[in-house]
Amino acid sequence: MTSSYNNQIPKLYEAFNGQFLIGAAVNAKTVVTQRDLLTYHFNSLTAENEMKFERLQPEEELYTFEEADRLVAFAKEHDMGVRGHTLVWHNQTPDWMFEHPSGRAMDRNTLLARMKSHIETVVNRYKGMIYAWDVVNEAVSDSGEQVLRQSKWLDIAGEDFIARAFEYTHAADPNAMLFYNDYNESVPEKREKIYSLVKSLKEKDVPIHGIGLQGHWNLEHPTLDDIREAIERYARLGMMLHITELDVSVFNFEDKRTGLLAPTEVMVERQAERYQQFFELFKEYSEHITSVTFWGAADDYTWLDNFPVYGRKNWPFIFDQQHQPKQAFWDIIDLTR
Ligand code: HXH
Repeated sequence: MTSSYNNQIPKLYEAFNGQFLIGAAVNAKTVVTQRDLLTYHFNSLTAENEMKFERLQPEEELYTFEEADRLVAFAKEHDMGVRGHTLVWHNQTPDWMFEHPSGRAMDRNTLLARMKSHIETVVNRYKGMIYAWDVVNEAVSDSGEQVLRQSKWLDIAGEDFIARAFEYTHAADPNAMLFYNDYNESVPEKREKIYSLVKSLKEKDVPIHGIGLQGHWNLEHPTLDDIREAIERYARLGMMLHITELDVSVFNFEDKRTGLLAPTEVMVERQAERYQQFFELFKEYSEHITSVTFWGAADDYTWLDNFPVYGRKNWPFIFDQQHQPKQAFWDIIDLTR
């Protein structure tokens, strides 16, 4: 798409002005290839990968900020807010972080000192430019009895690595809103674990302000009732809510079929119906939900092209591969007329 983006249609972020920001995840490529779509419809950006640990500090004390800086500058140039993603996570974090320089077993104090140093450096660099940080991503386990997932963070530092991450972030930027972010956030079993984690952080006066509901949903799951209940539960903790990574896969998770060249008409219609229901719900809870971010912007690029089936195309957004509005876009806009 060149500079000829259709400017006759409503701007998505304007349709939700005063309710919540409308965001998109971008990367170094899409910020170029989707530029006009992004600046027309969105007023918030998240870096898909460029602010992850392995990208910002691939080797100890070697910081590589160029790509993240470019995304932040792009957002600033176009008056968009930025969500920071993410400071502490078990994935996309380099091995050196969990290895002792001497080759000895890694110890808690060294790991926490490195975490503090990373957080101070990164949060300080973007201070005043990032309105919310996903401080900790995906620390809760999907199944079993234990609340926290098995990880090197948990093994080495123990469960208060989470509280420490929030404290270090808050000290570095007292004005940023600090979020705990997770997926399967609307599945009742995991919802209750996330609820109890955040409740215990609050009781310890840890500086946490919100819960990020990733929102990697599909045509059937989770049910609207489960999403509503998750929003209710989390809001009752007094947390601000962000939908942080919204997409609606046209395949159910168990469906591993390949070979489809375009979404079927049934898929496109069901997807529109789902998106309309979601945004109706977001509007209903807009007192709590202050930001809604898609994990991408248009169907020409999505991480779902490689997950959970490598190389299988997906069409999870409200704009198509040519950046034109799909039925879902119009059904969402209808809610605001
Ligand atoms: C998100 N994880 C991350 O927050 C984001 O940083 C990344 O760019 C994309 C998505 C979602 C996710 C979590 C777990 C996962 C896959 C994706 O692994 C699973 C494996 C098997 C079954 C279920 C999940």
